[in-house]
Amino acid sequence: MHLAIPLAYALFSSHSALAAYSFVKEYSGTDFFNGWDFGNGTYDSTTHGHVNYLNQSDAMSQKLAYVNDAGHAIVKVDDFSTVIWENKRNSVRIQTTDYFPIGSVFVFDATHIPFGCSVWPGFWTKGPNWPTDGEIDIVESVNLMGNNQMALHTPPGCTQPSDVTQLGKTSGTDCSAGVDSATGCAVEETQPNSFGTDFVSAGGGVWATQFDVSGVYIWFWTRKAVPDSVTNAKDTIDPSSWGTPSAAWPTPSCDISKYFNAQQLVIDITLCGDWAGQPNLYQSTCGGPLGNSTVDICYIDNVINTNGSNYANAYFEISSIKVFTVNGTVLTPTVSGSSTVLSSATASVSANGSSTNSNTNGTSGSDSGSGSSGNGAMPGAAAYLAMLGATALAAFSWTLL
Ligand SMILES: *[C@@H]1O[C@H](CO)[C@@H](O)[C@H](O)[C@H]1NC(C)=O
Ligand SMILES: *[C@@H]1O[C@H](CO)[C@@H](O)[C@H](O)[C@H]1NC(C)=O
Ligand SMILES: *[C@@H]1O[C@H](CO)[C@@H](O)[C@H](O)[C@H]1NC(C)=O
Ligand SMILES: *[C@@H]1O[C@H](CO)[C@@H](O)[C@H](O)[C@H]1NC(C)=O
Ligand SMILES: *[C@@H]1O[C@H](CO)[C@@H](O)[C@H](O)[C@H]1NC(C)=O
Ligand SMILES: *[C@@H]1O[C@H](CO)[C@@H](O)[C@H](O)[C@H]1NC(C)=O
Ligand SMILES: CC(=O)N[C@H]1CO[C@H](CO)[C@@H](O)[C@@H]1O
Repeated sequence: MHLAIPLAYALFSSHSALAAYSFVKEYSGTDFFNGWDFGNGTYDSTTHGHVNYLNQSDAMSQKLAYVNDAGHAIVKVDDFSTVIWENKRNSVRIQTTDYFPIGSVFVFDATHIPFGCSVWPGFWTKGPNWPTDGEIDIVESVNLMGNNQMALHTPPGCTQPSDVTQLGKTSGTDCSAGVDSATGCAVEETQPNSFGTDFVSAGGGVWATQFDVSGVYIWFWTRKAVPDSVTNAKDTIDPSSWGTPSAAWPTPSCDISKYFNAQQLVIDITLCGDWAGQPNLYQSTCGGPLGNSTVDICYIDNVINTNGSNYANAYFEISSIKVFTVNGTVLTPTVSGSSTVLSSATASVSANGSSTNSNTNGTSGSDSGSGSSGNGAMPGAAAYLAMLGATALAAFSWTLL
């Protein structure tokens, strides 16, 4: 199903010619958590992480989601409980109730991104149906990796051209690669300070994502390099002066209007699971014995048998998230049976999913934990394995706890 593109998009959505996008939404300050759906207290079945995504009241009363004295939003993993064998650790996954159409810019400003052994954070976007409506991974990394990784995940037909102009390093060009496009087409950040302690000590940074008919482009600036046109953007924002992006997936190699629907923003932190917990990968930055088919070392060494103090850095500290769109358009979903209908004054799209919705559970997922990445997953494991020159995700086969 394709987004019905309003005329305005066709007129203004050219990467080189586009003048500006209009401000539509800001998530910041004491109101940050307005407009997000939380989980429902259950297990992360989408990426098999060892977490339960708390509902809003639990997440807030346990202070896993709150606004700190600096006015920044904190989204974190439980770093104060002792978890025992076979149990999961509490964490948070939130997704915006609004969807933003092709022809949007997302500006994510943070001073801290979660990191540490077993930790797998993501700031990403997805359409109402996964993966047919596309996914953009903007901030994603695992364990003690030194850099951020960006990726698209789509059905077959969307690729990144080999001669693309970007700062980052491509690790795969087929955005449908992997089971249910779990590998996707990923780009490794090459600029310094994009993850871990380096990101924090540099004062954090900003990611801006242009999601446009002309392509998807992601820029990253460490704090001192954030341009004034981003810092001071109020009513409008204009990417045309930002120079070469860290990652680029231009149309027509990937026809964005064909492979993407409107996107909602997602923030989550899982532990271990399909990417961070993959034994070879986990061991590559966190050491310890290589896992085997009966023991998930990532789980045993981190999630349980600790008092949680090892998760002291497993939190997002977000200054703001701002959204701009070509026509001031925001799409709000209405769930009707098995389909999610997105509507607004200027654009509407009907997305018919088999079992996907956007209910207030905050779990627009239909994945049954079958082993694929599933709807709403945060794929990336196989991409990173490929970067490491490892064999295949099929090697990931220990018994899930
Ligand atoms: C949140 O989850 C807890 C269980 O941990 C449950 O007791 C509570 O009723 C839930 N709150 C809402 C608003 O669903
Ligand atoms: C798996 O690893 C654990 C922990 O290192 C070890 O105790 C166990 O014997 C191993 N099992 C097999 C089948 O190798
Ligand atoms: C938690 O464990 C760490 C080391 O494992 C220890 O330094 C710290 O004091 C413990 N905290 C509490 C509250 O017990
Ligand atoms: C979506 O579902 C609605 C109602 O179930 C149906 O009328 C419409 O034709 C469907 N659209 C597509 C593109 O399948
Ligand atoms: C969660 O969503 C499911 C599926 O839409 C629904 O059946 C259930 O009633 C919802 N639960 C809550 C607590 O909202
Ligand atoms: C909570 O969400 C999970 C994951 O989507 C779902 O499987 C489960 O049915 C939901 N539980 C309730 C009580 O709504
Ligand atoms: C809010 C806004 O700018 N709406 C405009 C979107 O584009 C259509 C078609 O160009 C206009 O009619 C709306 O006024």
